[in-house]
Amino acid sequence: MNDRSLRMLGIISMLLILVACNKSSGSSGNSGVPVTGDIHEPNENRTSCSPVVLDFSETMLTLHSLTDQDYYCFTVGLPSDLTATATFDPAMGDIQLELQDSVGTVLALGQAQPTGPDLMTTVTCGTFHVRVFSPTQTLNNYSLAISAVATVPAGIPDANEPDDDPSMCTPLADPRFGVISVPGLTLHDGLNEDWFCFRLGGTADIEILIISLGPINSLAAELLDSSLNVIASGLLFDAIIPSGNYFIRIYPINCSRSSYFLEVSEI
Ligand SMILES: [Ca+2]
Ligand SMILES: [Ca+2]
Repeated sequence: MNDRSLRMLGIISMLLILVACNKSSGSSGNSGVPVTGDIHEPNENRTSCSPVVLDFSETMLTLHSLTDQDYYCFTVGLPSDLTATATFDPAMGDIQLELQDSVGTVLALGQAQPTGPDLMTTVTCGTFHVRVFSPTQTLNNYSLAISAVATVPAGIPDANEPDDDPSMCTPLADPRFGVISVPGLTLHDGLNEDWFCFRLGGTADIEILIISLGPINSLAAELLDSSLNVIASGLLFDAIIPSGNYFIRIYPINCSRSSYFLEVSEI
C-alpha cells in the first residue's frame, strides 16, 4: 500500500469514527439520551402540572436532566379503577410513577418495570397527579398512559348543563314576583356543581329550599353575593338581602351523585 492509499484509509477511518460518535451523542427523540425537555416542560410540581384529560396517552416524553420530574394532573368524577403505565428503556435507567391527591398525599406507587400496568389503584373522585421521576436520577425517554374505568354508572345530566361555575349559571326570575320551582335537577357525578343566578330588584327575605331525592347527605347549597361571598348555606335557609345579583351554588358531598328539587321564594 502506497502513501496515498494510507492517507485515504486514514481519512475514511476518521469519517467512520465521526459518524459513530454522532450516533451515540444526545438526541431529543425516543431513542438515545434526551437532551431537551419535552413539550410539557416545565411541569416540576403540582402547581405547574400538565393538565390532561383521561384516557391519556402520549409518547416522546423525557426526563431530560438529573433533577427533572414531570407532573400530570387530571380530574376523576366517579369512583374508578385507575391505571398509569410508563414505557421506557430500562437499560438507560429506572423510571417510577407516583399517584398523589390534590394536596400531595401519595396514594399509590408504581413498580419499577419497563412495560405493562405500572400503577393500579382505585380512586373516588377529585383532582389527582401522576408524578414521573427517576429514582436513579438518570436521563431517559418515556411514553405515558393514564386511564380510569368508572366502577359506578354516571347520573343523567340535567337540562341546565353545563352550569358548573358562576359564568355558566342558570338564570332565575326575581323571586319577589313569585315562587320559583325547578324540578328534575341532578348532580350527575361526584365533581359536578350546579350554579343558578338571579337579580333581586329590592330588599327581601329570600328562602332557598333544596329537596334531595338521592342519598342522605349527598349535596349542599350556598347563597352567594355578586362577589362570591357566601351569605348563607344549608338545604333550607333564608336571608334578608338588598337588591343586587346573587348566585346559588349546589355541590356534592363526598363525591356523591344525587337528584334534587330547588325552590326559591320570598318569605
Ligand atoms: Ca420532562
Ligand atoms: Ca352542573
